[in-house]
Amino acid sequence: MEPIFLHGFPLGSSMGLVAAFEQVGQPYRLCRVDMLNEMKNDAYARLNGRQETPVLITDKGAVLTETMAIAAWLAARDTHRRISFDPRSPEADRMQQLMAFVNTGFTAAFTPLWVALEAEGEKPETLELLHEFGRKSVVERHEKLEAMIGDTPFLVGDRLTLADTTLIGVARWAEFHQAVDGRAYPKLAALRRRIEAEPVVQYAVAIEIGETPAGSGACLGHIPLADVIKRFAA
Ligand SMILES: N[C@@H](CCC(=O)N[C@@H](CS)C(=O)NCC(=O)O)C(=O)O
Repeated sequence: MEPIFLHGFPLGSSMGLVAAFEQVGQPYRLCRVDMLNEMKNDAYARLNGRQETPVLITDKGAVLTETMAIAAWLAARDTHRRISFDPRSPEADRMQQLMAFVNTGFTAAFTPLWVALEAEGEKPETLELLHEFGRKSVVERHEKLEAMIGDTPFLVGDRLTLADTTLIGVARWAEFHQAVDGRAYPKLAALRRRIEAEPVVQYAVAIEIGETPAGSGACLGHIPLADVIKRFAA
């Protein structure tokens, strides 16, 4: 069977992995998950106990969660090195380093802002504290990322890799939460413009908002979440 990639909307970090699947170009299917309405139930929890996206149903029918694990699964099959590098190369090491930074501290910095947004009945002072702490954390992680960006067009070298796709789904949260002044991070701003101009990223964004872009043909179709749960949930 072809792998099925479950990605979340709105504004899921998993948008980047949709672009990665498309860039690898091997047959895959997609399942678009409404994160606000379709994950907080027992059925979805049988697919992913953390009730999050992304989730991958592998070609063997196994359920694999966590962005880093799914990216590693994809890199191991990216034999034409369209989105990754030889695993023993220095470029692969740097790619893994940047992905780990983005998937841990950079992504986690936004947590207080999401908590504040989704909070119900919290006191104004609690919300203010969450906003203040969240913005400080996001600014600090932006400073660190800006310092880690080199002089290459993309995070590692001159082409899109898993490091860039890991970043792009999350980086846009800065605007959504109005957490930073983007002009303060010129390297990141230029990098994001280049990543966002990539056809596979534009494809992934279109898929995320429910459009049906043509793509490369590697995506063999969309599967409803109910069908995925029926076939693959524990
Ligand atoms: N550690 C997980 C985190 C995944 C994650 O936080 N997913 C978010 C969307 S970007 C989610 O599903 N949030 C829904 C929720 O927490 O309610 C990974 O890297 O895959």
